[in-house]
Amino acid sequence: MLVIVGRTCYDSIRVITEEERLISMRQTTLVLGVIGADVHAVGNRILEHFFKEAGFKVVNLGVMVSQEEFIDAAIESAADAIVVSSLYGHGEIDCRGFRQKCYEAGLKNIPLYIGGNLVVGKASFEEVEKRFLEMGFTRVYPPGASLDAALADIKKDLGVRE
Ligand code: B12
Repeated sequence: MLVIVGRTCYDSIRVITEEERLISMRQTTLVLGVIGADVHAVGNRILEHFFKEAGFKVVNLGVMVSQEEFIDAAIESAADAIVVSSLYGHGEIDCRGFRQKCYEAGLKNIPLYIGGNLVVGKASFEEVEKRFLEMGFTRVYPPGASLDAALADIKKDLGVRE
């Protein structure tokens, strides 16, 4: 028993190596989730995997995430950006006021990314993009957007070096 306690204490105070320190410094944190009452789960898991593979720390909130849950998770994890998905067509309603709420919670300039099927109907992507940019999103992606292109944007915006 004493040995186990001893080992646990030793583990918890272990000095991290230089390599581990550099890795942890490099880990930029993204909060990820599907906003509103949206239950589309598959893309969310793909995005989680994709961004983890790209070296980010991902706090994945899954589906049916409220604006407040995104904001609380971003504060708790000291996130560098919030990545929102909306697939079911109600993105505009779900995202209204999000930037303002971020601001009020102290996340003054946190980058906000959104993608998926953002609206229902025939609006052109240019029109949809304009609406979401006006709502305070940093970048807006259409259905079928290249994840590699989005990754390049996010890395550029957050100053993540290759
Ligand atoms: C499976 C499915 C369902 C399942 C979901 C099961 C589950 N738990 O996941 C069920 C049956 C529950 C469902 C329900 C509904 N669905 Co549905 N569903 C689909 C379907 C067939 C596939 C979705 C999917 O898994 N795609 C595969 C993944 C990999 O792709 P993805 O989700 O698009 O995600 C990728 C991209 O969008 C992108 N992406 C996503 N977020 C972001 C964010 C950023 C920043 C970036 C860069 C990229 C990005 O990257 C992801 C990974 O590659 C699609 C049609 C289709 N072919 O896409 C309709 C679809 C999404 N559904 C639709 C609708 C309308 C509904 C319902 C409203 C239907 C209804 N009347 O009840 C409900 C809504 C329920 C709810 N509350 O969410 C519509 C949405 C229409 C719109 N937005 O204009 C679609 C497009 C079907 C259609 N053509 O009409 N659905």
